[in-house]
Amino acid sequence: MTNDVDRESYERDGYVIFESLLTVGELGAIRDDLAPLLATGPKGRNDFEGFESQRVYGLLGKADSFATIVEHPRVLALLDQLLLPNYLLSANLVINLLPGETAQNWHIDDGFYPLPRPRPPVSVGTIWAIDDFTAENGATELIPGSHRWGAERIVSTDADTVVKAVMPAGSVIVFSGQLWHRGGANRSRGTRCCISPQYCEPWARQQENMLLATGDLAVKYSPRVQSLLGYSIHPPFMGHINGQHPLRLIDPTYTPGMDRLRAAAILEGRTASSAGFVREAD
Ligand SMILES: O=C(O)CCC(=O)C(=O)O
Repeated sequence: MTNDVDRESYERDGYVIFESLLTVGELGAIRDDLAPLLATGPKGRNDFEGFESQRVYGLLGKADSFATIVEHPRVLALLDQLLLPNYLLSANLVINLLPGETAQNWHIDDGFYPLPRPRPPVSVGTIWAIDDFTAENGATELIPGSHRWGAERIVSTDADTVVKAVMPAGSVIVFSGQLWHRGGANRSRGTRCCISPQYCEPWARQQENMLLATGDLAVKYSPRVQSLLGYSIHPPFMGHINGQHPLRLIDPTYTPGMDRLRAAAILEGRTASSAGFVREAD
């Protein structure tokens, strides 16, 4: 499902935007599940989270409509090419910029991994527009090509080109964990809501402890989402529990070597996005 253009844009600019991927029904279900979370959701605790923003983490532990975007086939088809098999869901949060929110500091998303730069990203982020993203309401701002910068270079808005990711609700930005970006300032009277699932290499620690955040609800998710949460192994044994595959904890039918995703894909007549998912033995 990924075409070369998606990959080329991502490699050249450090990001690619897929417009209007969500159906009206999918967007509606996600908004319905967000409403109670945002009704009580706290505001940010620091300037980075945003004093005039709401952030709620661990979304797969709160409602299952969010899985629609976490395992969206168009996005996963690209991620399958960018990250190693059995890559993980590192973070999954809603960010709701309220009127009056100021611009975030410029940053990269995987700078906390203590590895020298320039380097390939350890993570790939996505930002799904749940409201329309406009120049006024704080559309994410990106510096094309900055994913190739070394550690010595920081953003200079006088010299660097800034792109505002203006896009309709239901669209998504897929961007390198090494790309400089920030949330914009919300100068509108409305909200600018997004959901941001971030994915990391299967050997890296996830930002959120997804297994604890999701708990027993993991049972009801698809094999692919279970793998993303951490019910997966980075060969030969990273992620094991008592020397065995972690799926044994939640799937009584688990059989060593079984590849449920491929089986499901064949049954559904769909083959996309199986490349990034491997079910290892035991
Ligand atoms: O809200 C946005 O547009 C970007 C947020 C972001 O980059 C972050 O919090 O890491």
